[in-house]
Amino acid sequence: MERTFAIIKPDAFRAGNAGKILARIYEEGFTVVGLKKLYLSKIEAEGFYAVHQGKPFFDELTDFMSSGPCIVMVLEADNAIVKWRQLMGATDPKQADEGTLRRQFGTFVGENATHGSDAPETAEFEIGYFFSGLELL
Ligand code: ABT
Ligand code: MG
Repeated sequence: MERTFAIIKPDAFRAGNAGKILARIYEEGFTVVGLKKLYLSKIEAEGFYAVHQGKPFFDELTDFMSSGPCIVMVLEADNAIVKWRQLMGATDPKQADEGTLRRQFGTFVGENATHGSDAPETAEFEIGYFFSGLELL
């Protein structure tokens, strides 16, 4: 079993799609190990996306991520990191395959409904950024 970190981003939360996304997460066989609603500050969003610091879209991205509440989650499954990224689809909702979450719920490349860790090291950092061990029992 593997764990990954996921977010239902502010665009999807605002649009009332959090319930549908969560239903899909269960249907696809993930176990929800941790879940909470947060309203990130700009500084918290910058810390989360620190790997993108200096990129042209960094300011917009962190404004968006702090523009409203989101839901942060730890998901568990066999091969959870790849499995969750496949369910989300491509970063740009226009490029995402039919049946993926970003195709169905994403707005555009900068507001794409969901986040998922891209590697085991990222998952470890991202889970630790938002959850204590006690919250994941
Ligand atoms: P995240 O799950 O948000 O990390 O997306 P993903 O890993 O699929 O894609 P990356 B490359 O990590 O993008 C991070 C966020 O930055 C946005 N973005 C990215 C842009 O707005 N313009 C760009 O040119 C690129 C490359 C998309 C992602 N988030 N949102 N929202
Ligand atoms: Mg990423």
